[in-house]
Amino acid sequence: MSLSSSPLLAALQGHAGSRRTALLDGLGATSFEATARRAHQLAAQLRAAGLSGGRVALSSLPDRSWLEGFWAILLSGGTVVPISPLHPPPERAQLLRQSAARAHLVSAGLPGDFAQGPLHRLVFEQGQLLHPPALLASEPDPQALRARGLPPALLLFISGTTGRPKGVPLSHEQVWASVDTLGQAWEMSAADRLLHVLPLHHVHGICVALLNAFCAGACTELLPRYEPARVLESLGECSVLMSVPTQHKRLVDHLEQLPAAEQAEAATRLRQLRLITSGSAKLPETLGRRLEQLSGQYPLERYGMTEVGIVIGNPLHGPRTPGSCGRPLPGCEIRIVDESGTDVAPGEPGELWIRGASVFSGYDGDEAATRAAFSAGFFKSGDTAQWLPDGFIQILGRTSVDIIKSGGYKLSAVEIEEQLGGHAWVHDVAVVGLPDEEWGERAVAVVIATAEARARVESDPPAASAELREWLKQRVAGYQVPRAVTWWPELPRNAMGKVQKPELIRLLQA
Ligand code: MCA
Ligand code: AMP
Repeated sequence: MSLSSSPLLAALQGHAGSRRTALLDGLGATSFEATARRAHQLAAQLRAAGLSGGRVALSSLPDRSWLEGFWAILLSGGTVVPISPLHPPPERAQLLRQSAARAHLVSAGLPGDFAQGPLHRLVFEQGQLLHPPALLASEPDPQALRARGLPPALLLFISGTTGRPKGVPLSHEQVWASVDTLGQAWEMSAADRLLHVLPLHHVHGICVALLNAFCAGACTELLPRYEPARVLESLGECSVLMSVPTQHKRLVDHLEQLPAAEQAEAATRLRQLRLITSGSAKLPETLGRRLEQLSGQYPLERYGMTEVGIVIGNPLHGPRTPGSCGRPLPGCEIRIVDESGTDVAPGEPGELWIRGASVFSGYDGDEAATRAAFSAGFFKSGDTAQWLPDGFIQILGRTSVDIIKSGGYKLSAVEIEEQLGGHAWVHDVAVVGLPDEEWGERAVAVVIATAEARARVESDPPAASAELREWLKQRVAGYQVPRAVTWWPELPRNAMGKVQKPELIRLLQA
C-alpha cells in the first residue's frame, strides 16, 4: 500500500475543501480545510527533515495541534507514536526509547521543558515547525520506501502481563476498518457534533472518537479535562457523547445532586444527544439505568481492545441489552472457546477470540508475544466471556489477575510492582485490583518493608504510603499509581513461593 491508496488519508482529502468546523477547542473553531492545509505544511517540513517513512512521536494538549500533528505525520509517510503529557519524564523517555521514534513532534502549547529527552524535539504551532532543522535523518531512498510499503499509521503502547509495555502497531487499513465500521454502525455524519472527553493516547480517544467523527465530516468539541459541570455546559449543541463508565458515574452523581430545576435543565441537554456510548470497561447495569433515567437512553455499550479496535457493540436502533457489550460488529468474527480452543455452548464461560480487518498483525518487535497471542488466525483477548441469547455477548472478566482495569485504563500489576520494587523501603510488593464503584477496579499495593525501613514505616504507615505514592508519581502516570498502599508483614504464598493473588484479594476485602 502507498500513501495515495490510504483510506485514512483519502478521508482527510475528502474533507480538505470543507469550510465547516472540524474542531472546537480552547482557541475556538477550526475548519476541515485549515486542518488539512496545516497538516500538509507540517508534513512538507517533516519530509524536508528526512523523516518520511519513520516513526515520529507526537505530544500535544488535547487540541487542534494534536490533530494537525497526527495528519502531518501520516502525510509524510510516517507512523504516529502518541506520547501523553500525562506521563512523567522518566516514563516518557522510556516510551520514546522503546518506540524507536526518530524525532519528537511537540506542540508549542506544552511547557518549554517538555520532552527534553533522548530524541530531537521539533516544536510546532499552526502547522509550522518553529525551528525547522537541517536534515535530521539521512534522506530515505524513495525506491526503498516504496518497496517497504506504507508503515503503520499508529504505534500505541499497552500494559501487559510483563514488566514492560508492549507496542501495538496499527496499519492504515486496520485503523480505517475500525473507524469505518463504527462510523456506519453509529451513523456518524456531518450533522453530528461529538463531545470528546477522552485521552489521546489510546484507541478509544483517537480512533473510536476523534477519527470516527473527523472521517464522517462531523464536528468534534475537545474538552481539556473531564469535569461534569463543563460536560453539561457543552452538551446543549452536541449529538454524541462517548465515555468510560467512570466518567458516566461522575456525570450521573453530579446531575443527581443538582437542585430539581437545574437537574431538569441538564437532563434536557442529555436528552438531546442522539447517542451515548460506553466502553473500555464494563458498564454496571445500575449505572446504565441511572443514566437512562436522566438521558432517556440506555448507553450503547461496546467492546474493544487496542489490538483489535471495536469489534462488538449493542445496536444503535432497537433494544440494547444491559450487562452485555452487544453482538459482533459487521466484518468481525468472534469465538468463545475453552482451554482446548473448542467453541463453548451459550451460557458457558470461555476466552473471547477475535478475527477481522481491524485486528493488528503482531506486537512491535516481539515475535514470541505475537505467537502467543494468536491461534488459528484469531487474536486471543485474555477476556472471559459468554454467549447470551440472540447472539449477544457478556464480558465476565479477565483471565489474568495481573491486568487491572481502572477508570478505563489497563494497568499492569507487574509493571507497577517492578517500579515500586526500586524504592529503598520496599522489600517485596504485590499489586492487585479490587472491585470499586468509581474506578471499576482500583489498584492496591501490599508492601513488605525492608528491615532498615521497618521502624520508620511502622511509626507512621499512612505517611509512608503517601511518600511511596508520591515517589511513584514521579515515575509513572498518575492513573497507574495504586489508589492505596498498605504495609503487611508478609504476603500469602503457595508452596512454590508464588504470591497467591486471589487469596490476597480475599484478605484485602475481608
Ligand atoms: C486518574 N486517576 C486515576 C485514574 N485517572 N487513578 C486510577 N485510575 C484512573 N483511571 C488519579 C489521578 O492521577 C489523581 O491521583 C486522582 O486519580 C484523581 O484524578 P482526577 O482528576 O479525578 O481524574 P481525571 O484526570 O479526571 O481522570 C479520570 C478519568 C480518566 C477521566 C476517568 O481516568 C480517563 O480519562 N480515563 C479514560 C481512559 C481511556 O480512555 N481508556 C481507553 C483505553 P492523585 O489523587 O493521587 O493525584 S481502552 C481502549 O482504548 C479500548 C479500545 C476500548 O475498549 O475503548
Ligand atoms: P486496552 O487494552 O486498554 O485497549 O483495553 C482493552 C480491554 O478493555 C479489554 O480487553 C477488556 O478487558 C476491556 N473492555 C473494553 N470494553 C469493555 C466492555 N464493554 N466491557 C468490559 N470490558 C471491556
